[in-house]
Order: sequence, then structure tokens, then C-alpha cells
Amino acid sequence: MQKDGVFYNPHIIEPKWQKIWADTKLYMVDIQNAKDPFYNLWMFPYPSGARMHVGHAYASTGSDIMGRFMRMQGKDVFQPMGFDAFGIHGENYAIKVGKHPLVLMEDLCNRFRDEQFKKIGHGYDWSREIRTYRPEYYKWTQWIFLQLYNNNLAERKEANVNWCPSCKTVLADEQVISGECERCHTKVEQKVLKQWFFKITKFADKLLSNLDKIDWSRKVVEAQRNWIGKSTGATIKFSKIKSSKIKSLKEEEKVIEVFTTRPDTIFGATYLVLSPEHPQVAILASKEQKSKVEDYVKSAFAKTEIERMTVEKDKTGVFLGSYVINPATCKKIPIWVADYVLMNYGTGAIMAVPAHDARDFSFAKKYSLPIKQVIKPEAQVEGAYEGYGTLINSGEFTGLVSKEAIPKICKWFEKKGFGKSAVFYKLRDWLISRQRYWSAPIPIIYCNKCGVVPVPEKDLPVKLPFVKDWKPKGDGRGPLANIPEFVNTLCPTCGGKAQRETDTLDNFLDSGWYFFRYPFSDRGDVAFDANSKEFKKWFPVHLYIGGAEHSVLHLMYTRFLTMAFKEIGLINFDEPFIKFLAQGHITMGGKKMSKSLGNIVNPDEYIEKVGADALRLYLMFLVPYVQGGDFSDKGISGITRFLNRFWGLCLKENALKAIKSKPETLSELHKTIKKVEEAIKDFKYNTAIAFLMGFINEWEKGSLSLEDTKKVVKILAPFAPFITEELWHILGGGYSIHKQIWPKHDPKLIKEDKASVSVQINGKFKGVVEVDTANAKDRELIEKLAVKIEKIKNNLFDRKIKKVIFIPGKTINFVI
Ligand code: ANZ
Ligand code: ZN
Repeated sequence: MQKDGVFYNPHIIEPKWQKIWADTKLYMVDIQNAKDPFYNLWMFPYPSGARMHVGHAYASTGSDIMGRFMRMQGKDVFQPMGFDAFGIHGENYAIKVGKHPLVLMEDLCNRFRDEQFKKIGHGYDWSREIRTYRPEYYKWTQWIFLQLYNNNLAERKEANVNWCPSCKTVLADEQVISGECERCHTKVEQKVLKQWFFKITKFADKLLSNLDKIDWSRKVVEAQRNWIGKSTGATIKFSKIKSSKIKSLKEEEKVIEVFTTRPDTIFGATYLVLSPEHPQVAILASKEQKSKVEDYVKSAFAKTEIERMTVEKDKTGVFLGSYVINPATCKKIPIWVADYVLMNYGTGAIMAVPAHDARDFSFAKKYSLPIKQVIKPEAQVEGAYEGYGTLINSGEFTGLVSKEAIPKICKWFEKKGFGKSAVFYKLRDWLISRQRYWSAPIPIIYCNKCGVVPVPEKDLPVKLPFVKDWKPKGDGRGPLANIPEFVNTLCPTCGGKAQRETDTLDNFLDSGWYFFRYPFSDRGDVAFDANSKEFKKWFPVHLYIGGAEHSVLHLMYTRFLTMAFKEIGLINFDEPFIKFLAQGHITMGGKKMSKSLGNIVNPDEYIEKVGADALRLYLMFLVPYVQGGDFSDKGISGITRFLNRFWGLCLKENALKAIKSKPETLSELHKTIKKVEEAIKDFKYNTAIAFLMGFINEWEKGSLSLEDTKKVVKILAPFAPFITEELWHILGGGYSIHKQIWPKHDPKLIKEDKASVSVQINGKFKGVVEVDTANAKDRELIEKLAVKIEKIKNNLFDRKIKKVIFIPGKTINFVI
């Protein structure tokens, strides 16, 4: 039998400290009086399954390590947690398991918190937990809607929107991934509905230009840049050919405006193409072509945007039977309608330049339309030459190169009055209406007399009624529409009979502002208070960690809302997070963990078997934190052995109570302190752990004084909070180790004569080779030492080494 205090037993010490930490409120921060604040935020989870999987454990542990490290740097670390438990993901889960979402979410959030987050040893301040479905939270989500509404940043408009037939609701563009619903992967359809939008496009330019200023993971910055999709070019007006029909039109209707990124190709525009949704299609269709055009338009409506835009797809279209004048050549060119032109981008109409645009080229070939070269190809090409070059057949602009021609042509357009430089963005307004139950009602009332009336602030929250029949019906209306007690109300303005809006808010609005709420979660009178001293302390958030899959969703929305709050005058900064780090992902068999694939790994099992400390260390050692990788539990017993050795060494030193450390061990210790610190700051947790492992090999050969032993315990503390708390207690340190200051390394004690070269197999970190600095570039020597490392030896065993990649002084990588 193992006895407490003699052998390392995580099953005794982990629950013990978990309770003491909770009882003493160890991780609670003084929001008002913190001196050196550090707001350490990790994306709060959405419960859409029974448990969190090992990927959550991995990602949150990396955030917790940084929080603990910063606390040991003397920072007042605020590390709150909550649940994004309102919205479609939870509701879909509730449908699946046949429970009411409110009952289900209460239960799941409690379990995530008590059975998972607490057990894994994260230092969260649970006193400020938030749950987005609670009225005291969504009251403020509705309040934010009203702020945007009152400041002309929310509007209701009829639009062609994405409709998920399985979730029976509309979706924002960002929530449609490759033509499928982000939640259930059903093919999305198009529907015309009157919906509420937030005007994110108003901030397109700022969302883009700020990307150069913020310290965010590169891949997220690039994803946002592409999503915003800025295109510079010109709009050009093509005049319609005069006819009796045209004469009766209004002045602005007598032209068709197109958007092009290539004004330098205007002389090569041999036809125009309108999108099937373009309002002028019906006006311009000639008598002879009318029925053909109508049929074509109908067939185009049945397709999704993705289907229409696929480049490889055979292009289809129909001639409208009418013409415009190309303002550059003054020639008459035909107008077509084709579904490869989209209504919601640019002007919904294009000038086709088949010689220099591949889509136009295949279309022109198919329908025998004229092709005219206006840019001299720099190389022989088949099909369209899409590059820039020297202009030919272009009137007074012939001979110029594209770069000079573009601004000149734009000026010429302007002077003649038929065009001008223009910028367009791919970014669309954020559709926030949902036809679902489990969400905050949109706080709007419709009155026959007064029209659209916002719910007065004093009447918030508009409570979501608790009803039995909450499932989506699929009639294009939310389930709230079937609850007369909810719908029928009185107009706040005139007191007459009125109806409530029955759509609910996209739950990305809940999560778009939640980080503002944590420090104010105990206040019922404000959402957040920018004039308070605590606001100035904690915002903008110092560090945010989460998955890059949220790049154009959550992470874009948080930036937009922050900019909107600034414009409204609620706050005085426009970026929410000083630093954002995209952590890697843990996969299983190379695939994302998901219930449908049946490849979910549950962290609880491992906590039961080896303890939370071992699991934390193992996950952090397995793969580089920002890179992620595949899960396997092969090496987990190695971690347990490491912890046992660590425990044994501490107890031995404690028994000896030495005053002085052995000089070599001491020097190694100081080196390790330095290296672990540097690695943590770089989020290279796996190398930090490797340094700690390397150190105990040295320690076993030597010895440390009690004081120095405590230093080792400290530098392991962020990774393994339970065992280090217990050892700290045994070694006579005061409660708690997690409030201690990180040890300082003494440069005098570090003989910088050694260099460490990291050893990899197929690019995966496996260990380090320590050599004299002078030898760090000696490939042969390092290769020889590397293959002697136990782990490398085992891994290479009977495998063939295909290649050895050596970066002198840094890494050696065996490709097998
Ligand atoms: C003439 C032209 C000539 C074009 C040429 C390209 C090459 P990005 O970069 O994506 O902004 N376009 C404009 N509006 C469109 C719409 N609503 N649906 C489909 N295509 C549209 O691309 C802008 C280019 O895409 C525009 O420049 C236009 O074709 C097309 F040698 O105009 B171009
Ligand atoms: Zn009224």
C-alpha cells in the first residue's frame, strides 16, 4: 500500500489540494485593487456533448501554464471561465438527447466545471463564472443589440440568405463552410427573408488595416485578410442603346455599372454580364428572349453560391437581347445574364474581357462571343492571359504598361464622367437573426402605428419563455412565433397593441462580448463600465488563446464589436486583445476528434489512471503547443516515471537538509531555470519539459540544498500544480507555491560553454544533445550522440534513416 507523503500518489494529493485551493479562494483576484494586472483568457467552451475531450484539456492547459507562470512573475492574474451555452450547438444537442436545453445546459456546465476543469487543476477564478443563457447575462447581450440599433449599426433588410434545412434557421456567411452548415454539415440553401444585420462592413477598412498593428497568430491574420477581401479597381458605367423602352427610364437606370479590378482591359470588354438577381435583367430582356431569360434566372436561384462560383464548372448563361456601348471603344456590345456573376459582390454586373479572364474566356468560347487581346502576353499561353503587361489595341493608352495605365485610365473615366476608382470588400454584413428557440430574443417590438420600436432599456431582459414545445418547425419563423403570450404585447411608445420580434440573436453575439463581462459579472446595473478603475486595469485583454477555426467567426466578431463600442463611445480602444495565440489541435488518427468519427479521447480516464499532473505534462510534452498533432498515450508511463523520480529526489534532499548544493548540479539548475523560462515565454512547453527532464538526470548524479530544491519545485509548478504544491508543503514552503515568485537564474553560475541541440524524428521533438559550444556544429559528433539517446534508439531501432537534416548548433532531424 502506498502511504501519503512517502510515495507519490496523485489520487490522494490532487483532490486534497483541489479542495484547499477552492476553500482558500487561491485563484480569486482582487478586481478593484490588482496592482499589476494580467488578463489571461482562454475561449470559453460550448457544451455540445457530454464531456470535454482531450483537445479541450490540451488547449486549456497551455493557457493555464501561462497564467501560472505570469502569476509567478508577480502579476495579478485574472483567469476567468464560463460557458457559451446559449445557441444552436447546445440546442441541437438537446434535440438529440431529448431534453429541454435549459435543464441540459445547467447540468452540463456544472459537470464541465466540477468534474473536468477543476480536476485538471486549472487556476480559474470561478467566482466570476458566466453562462450566456442566464437572464442576467443575456439582458446585456440584448442591451448591446440596442446600442448598435440606436447608433445605426443594426438594420433590418430583405436579403437572400443562407438557410440550413436541417437546423431550420438562417446562417451568417461565416457560418457556411464550403457550402455547408458550420454546425451540422448539411448543404445550405438560399432564401429571401427579412432579417436583422449588424453593419460590420462599415468597419471593413479598419478591420483590415489594424491587422498590421496587432500581435496575433499569423494564420489568423491571413485568414481575416482574405475574408475581408479588399479589391481595388474601378466602377464603369456602360450606357444602354437608345430604344423606346429605354427612353422611359430614369437617368440612373439608363446605364449599367460594373466593377472591375482591371480597368486597363476596358478596350477588350466585348460583352457585359449581369447576375441573375440584377434588377435590370427583367427590364433589359427583349421580347424574343424573355421566356428563355426567365427560365434561366429561375434555375440559377436553385443553386448555391459555391456551386455558381466553382471555377472548373461549365459556365452557363443567356443573351438578354439588348446592347450597351463600351465607353472606350464606342462599340455596341451584347448583354448576357450568367450565374457566375454574383449579385452581392461589386455591382452585380461585370464587363467581360475574355482575352484576359479565364471565366470570361470559357464563356466566350462556349457562346462564340468575340475575344479581343488588349494586353501583350509575356509568355505563350493557351486560353486567357491573366497577367499584367503592355497594352495593345487600346487607343491612346497603347504602349503603356498596366501599372501606369490603370491610374491614367481611371482619371480619363472620371474626366469623361463614366467611371471612377473604386474599392470593394468581400466582407458582408453580419446576419444576426435566427429562427431558433435557445437564444436571446431580439429586443424589438412591431407596432402598426409606430413601426419598429426598440424595447426600452428598463424592460430588459426580454425573457425567453420556458416552454415545452421549443423545437424548430422549419416554416421560416422561430418557435417563439407560436407562443401568443410572448408575441402579443403593448407598444412602448403609444401603448397600443403590438407584436414582438420572434427571431432570436445569433449566439456569436453572446460570445462576441463575453470577455467584457467577466470583471463586471457581479454587477447588475451595467454590462461593463469603461469609466471604472477596474476596466482600465483589465482591458484590452492581455492574452487570448484559442483555436484558429474561429478566425473569421468569433475572432472577427469580437474585433467588430470592440470597434462598434468605440464608435458609440462606450470604450476608448478598438482592438479587444493585445495578443492572440492560436493553439494547435490534438487530432486522433490524423483527424479532428468528433463524435461522428468515434475518435474522441476522454481526459477523465487518464486523470483517473495517472492523475491530472501527469496528463497535463504528457499533453504538453506530446506536441509543440502552437502546432498540435496526433494523440497517442504511448509515452504516458514515462511521464509518471519522471514524476516519481522528481518526488523521490525532493524527498531525499529534504531528508539530507544540505546547506550547499554540489557546484555542477547548481550550475545545471540555473541553466535550466533560464531555459525553461525562455521556453515558456515562447509557448514552447514541450521543450521546457524536456529541459526539466534533462535536469533531473543531472540532479540524480549530484545534489541540491533544500533552498535550491525548492527552486526546482517552483519551475515545475506551472506544468504540474498538484505535485509541486504537495512537495512545497513537505519542503516547508508557505502556502501556496502558486503565489511564489519565479526563481532568478544567476548568470555567473551558468557556464555558457554548453550548447543544446534538439533531436527530432520526422520533425517531431524527441530529446536534446548537450555538447560543448565549440562542438555544436559538428554534425558527425551530434549524430553519434543523438542515436545514443534511449528514445531515439528505440524509435530508430530497425527503421531506415532516409535523410538527416542538420541545422548547426540547433537541431538534428532524422527522417525515417
Ligand atoms: C474585368 C476583368 C478583366 C476582370 C480581366 C478580371 C480580369 P476580385 O479580385 O475577386 O475582386 N467580378 C466583379 N464583380 C463580380 C461579381 N459580382 N461576380 C463575379 N465576378 C465579378 O475580382 C474582381 C473581378 O471579378 C472583376 O474584374 C470582375 O472581372 C469580376 F482581365 O473585370 B474583372
Ligand atoms: Zn406604437
